[in-house]
Amino acid sequence: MSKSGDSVKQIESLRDQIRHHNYRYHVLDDPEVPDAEYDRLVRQLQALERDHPELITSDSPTQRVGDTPIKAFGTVEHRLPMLSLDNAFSADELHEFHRRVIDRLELENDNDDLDYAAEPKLDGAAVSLLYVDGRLERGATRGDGTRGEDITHNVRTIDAIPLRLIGKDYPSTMEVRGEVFMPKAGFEAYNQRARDAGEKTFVNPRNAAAGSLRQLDPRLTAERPLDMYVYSVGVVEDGELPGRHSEVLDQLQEWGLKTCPERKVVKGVAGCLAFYDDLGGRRDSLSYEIDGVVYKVNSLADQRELGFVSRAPRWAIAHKFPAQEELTVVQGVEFQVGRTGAVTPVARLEPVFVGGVTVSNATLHNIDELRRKDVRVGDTVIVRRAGDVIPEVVSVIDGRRPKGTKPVRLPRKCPVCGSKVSREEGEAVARCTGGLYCPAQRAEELKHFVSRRAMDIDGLGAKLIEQLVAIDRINTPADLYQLRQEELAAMERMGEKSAQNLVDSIEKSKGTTLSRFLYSLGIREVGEATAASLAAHFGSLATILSASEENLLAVTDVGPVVASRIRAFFDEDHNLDVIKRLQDSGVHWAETEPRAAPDDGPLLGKTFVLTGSLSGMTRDEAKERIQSLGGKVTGSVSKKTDFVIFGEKAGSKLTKAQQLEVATLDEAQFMKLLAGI
Ligand code: 9MJ
Repeated sequence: MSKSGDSVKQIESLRDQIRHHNYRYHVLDDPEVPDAEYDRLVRQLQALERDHPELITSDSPTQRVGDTPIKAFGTVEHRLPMLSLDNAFSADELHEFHRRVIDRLELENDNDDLDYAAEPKLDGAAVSLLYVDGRLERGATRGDGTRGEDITHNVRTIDAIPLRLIGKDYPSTMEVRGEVFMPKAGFEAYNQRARDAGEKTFVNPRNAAAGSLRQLDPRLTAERPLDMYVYSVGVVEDGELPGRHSEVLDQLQEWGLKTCPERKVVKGVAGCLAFYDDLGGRRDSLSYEIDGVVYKVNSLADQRELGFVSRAPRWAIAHKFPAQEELTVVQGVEFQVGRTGAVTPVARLEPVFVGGVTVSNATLHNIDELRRKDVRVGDTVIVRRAGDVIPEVVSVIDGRRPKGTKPVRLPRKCPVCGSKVSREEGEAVARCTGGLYCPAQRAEELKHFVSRRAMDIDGLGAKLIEQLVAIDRINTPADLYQLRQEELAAMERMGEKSAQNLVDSIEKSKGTTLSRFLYSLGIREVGEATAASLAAHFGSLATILSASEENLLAVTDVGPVVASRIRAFFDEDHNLDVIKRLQDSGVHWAETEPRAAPDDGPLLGKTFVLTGSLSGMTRDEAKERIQSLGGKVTGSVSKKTDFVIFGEKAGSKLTKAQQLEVATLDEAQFMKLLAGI
């Protein structure tokens, strides 16, 4: 065979393998090979396509993200209208729906064993995908149901959407429909990033999905964590589909399309309600937002007989969960002060029942967000409470603003201690500069100090701390160790016994570890992991106290910002004083030998980053090997990184390495490197 014939074969085989692994990973959520193997296949294909550009086809897995923005969206006519759903807000309304179905189908009596396909109602953007001869030809929004927008360039970037169907016997033309959505974690992470950068956030995951699909530049859509479940078919030509909705979805899944794993066939209204209760109970733990459950008559013959009215089918209904967004009125905007002095605007609201609880406070995150949303006292606002997330003000209803309102301003002085409030360059957060002089910061700092993962002082709750701070009995954590049983017993809601228990647990907390002690100090940016790294690296408090920023940078996970925070903390005399008093009170730990970095070795001067899990050793073991050979291991990838070692489930660090063209080694290559030294 000719050389280019070989390449054609090789390219086809690689594409098939990649499609298969995409399917296992994105659709079945059951990957067959480690990410490293998948990445290798993609790189091989990319290399072959670079050598043979004439062999690149638009359905190649390498061709998801186009590099030219479109000028405007084209219009797509839906040959079959894209329907929306009628809603039921109660079990009674569901019974009425079922009654209408039974009557129209002329079934007997209650027919409580009629099959319904029950599925979550996803809160995203409805999308139509057209496959011709198994290739994704076109993606479109629902629009008004008859006409939507052509978003092919964007749907192609979504990994869950196959560019080519797999398996066989799919119809030559098949339009599938479903919901594109942004999973909760991706939504939260996106908004946090946007907030930190002072940029606009998405109001909810639905808007995030819809907004992401309406980008002219597909490279922007590709950066958004979008997913899709298909839930119905539209136009079908030259092909057969099964006779039940549930079987159609099973079949679509076999052809490579992703369907929701929570779907189930249930019997009658009782089955629907049991499904609703079960899913409602698990709503918060699902990784994506749902706003109810959809029931569809499972038999497609019955569906055809029932038909539809205006834009909604008679054979389906959406049974809604209690709303997660409601309207209420802002009674005030206050500023709360946290442990690190962060001054956070909070809206006091007329109490409203939303997301299953009564909400009377909602966060406004930071002053930029408050300005952007321009929330004023007296405004009617949308408040949102989804799952365990703190309730937040989503937006103001413009038309309902009373006359004479004024924008809310960031207070110049801390509302608790009166110190100046300042904002560092480039930071979204404003802070009280009072430090431990500020009772709010002091109380929050103490709550952190006594918490389970810090000094673990049992029996010292938030209320008692606030009382002790209010009467100026405790100013710093060191004062805790001076508390006597008698005075505690005299505090509100304390008795002899609980006071004694508290004194005992304060005493017990004196024996701790360096790592816990460092964490409990509440140094900004020093979480548990960094505290543990510092303790292991330096071995004793004295060496940490005298470490320069440069020494600190040698510790894993410590970058320039963290190093400067640590140095700044230990440069404050009052912090050193607290530490000394704590030690004088008997707080102690076992010091260890510093894990000194060797000043010689074959890897001297080389910086490594480890990501993903290795199969032959833990990441810590790998780190020790590198360090023992003179190399440095850091937590984040930059241009200064020499090698990124990646294992299974490697994430953004690997992507970043590739972007920065930093050398990457998989586990086998890394072992080879070690063996060759
Ligand atoms: C959503 N939004 O999850 C339908 N939907 O079916 C589900 N929407 C639908 N089905 C026919 N699961 C029209 C709309």
